[in-house]
Amino acid sequence: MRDATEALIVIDVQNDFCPGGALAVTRGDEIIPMINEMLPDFQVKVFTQDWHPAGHSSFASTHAEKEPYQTIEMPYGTQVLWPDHCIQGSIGARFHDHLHRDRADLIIRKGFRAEIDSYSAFFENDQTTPTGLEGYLRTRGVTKLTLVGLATDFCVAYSAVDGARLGFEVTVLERACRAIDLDGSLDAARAEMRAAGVKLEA
Ligand code: VGL
Ligand code: ZN
Repeated sequence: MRDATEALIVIDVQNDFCPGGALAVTRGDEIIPMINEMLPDFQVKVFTQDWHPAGHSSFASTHAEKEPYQTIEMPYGTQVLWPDHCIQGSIGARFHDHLHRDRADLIIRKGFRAEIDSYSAFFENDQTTPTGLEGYLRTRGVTKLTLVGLATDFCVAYSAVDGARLGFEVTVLERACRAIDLDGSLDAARAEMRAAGVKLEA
């Protein structure tokens, strides 16, 4: 059993990010048995759930003449536009059936504000609006985080970098993550995580 100061953070293991889903990450479902095995070992277990209203500003379909994977300038910076995904209450937004969801102590939903996306478990994409996760972890005495889930180069990486910046000791267990890898985004994310002091463990 891991020490009570350690948390496992399971990022966005939802149907839409798994094969057959709206924003499927290649072999995204392969990580689930590994995550299920790790869960009983941690005393603090947090899951995140991407949770968008229909017509969310991160959806290409919301913007005239935009296709998925193009970008747009938002007040908070450049935003990749995605296929409609993880719509609140949809089957795509549910955790994958094989994930041991009942093990979660806390489920953090993010991306529920129509006008702003939220990759990170800690902050929305404006880098200032908090999700509340920092307070939860600190009040439970957590100092060390292990991150797993989907996708390595977006929600996992943003969460890892924010966690490190907030002073947590962060490890990303890469074998329990899968990437979207859009135009070199995986290499870029790995470099950013390293620069922020995140430990990348194969
Ligand atoms: C994610 C793109 C859009 C992720 C969420 O979980 O990595 N990526 N929404
Ligand atoms: Zn999303």
